[in-house]
Amino acid sequence: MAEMNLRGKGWKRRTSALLLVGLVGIVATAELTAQPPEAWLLTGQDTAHYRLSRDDEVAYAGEASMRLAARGNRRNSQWAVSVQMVDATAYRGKRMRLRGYLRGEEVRSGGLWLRVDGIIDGNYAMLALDNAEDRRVEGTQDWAIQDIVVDVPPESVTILFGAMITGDGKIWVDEMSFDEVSADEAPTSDGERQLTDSPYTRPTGVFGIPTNLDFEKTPPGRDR
Ligand SMILES: [Ca+2]
Repeated sequence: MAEMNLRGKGWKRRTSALLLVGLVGIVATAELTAQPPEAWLLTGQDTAHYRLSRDDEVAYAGEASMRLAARGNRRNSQWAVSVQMVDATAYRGKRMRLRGYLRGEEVRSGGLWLRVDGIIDGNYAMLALDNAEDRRVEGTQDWAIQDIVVDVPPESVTILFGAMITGDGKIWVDEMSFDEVSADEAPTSDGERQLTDSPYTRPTGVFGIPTNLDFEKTPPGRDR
């Protein structure tokens, strides 16, 4: 029985290798045309081994979603995020909810994240952070809603948010929204406030309002 299993595995490996060789041309073409959704960037600890793209074949609503996928086998400690930065001025003093629909395929861990940055005594301060640690997508899961609720303090300057992936696999996000909620809706994290001694430097690429949260916008330079 053990021998049969071994042989079976070897056969499967060889077949996979042949299939991969045959598919190289197609995969390479797809990789070249895959672009991040408009207004979204890939960042994190290991961006070389993850890919952020607009997926027009998988969607919760409309025709496209945002896909964050590992390239090859990643260790469980490796991670990357998609990010969009929005000016916090309009949201100061409000309780806000980031909502999105997430889907996973053989993913170690994936979820939404949100961080509020600001200035306290002239220095950079992280005023809130929620990585949705306790409600991540794991393995293969169909579309499910995920929320992050935070208070945006008066000292806030920018709000950063997106999706996060850890280790292997793929996640998709669609139909995100960013709305004020009532005081009845409890924040999803304790705040994670951290002050620093570093002067605040405003990042470039900050949007006035959340942009392309449904991922329907076609990336520049692509006909559709
Ligand atoms: Ca969509």
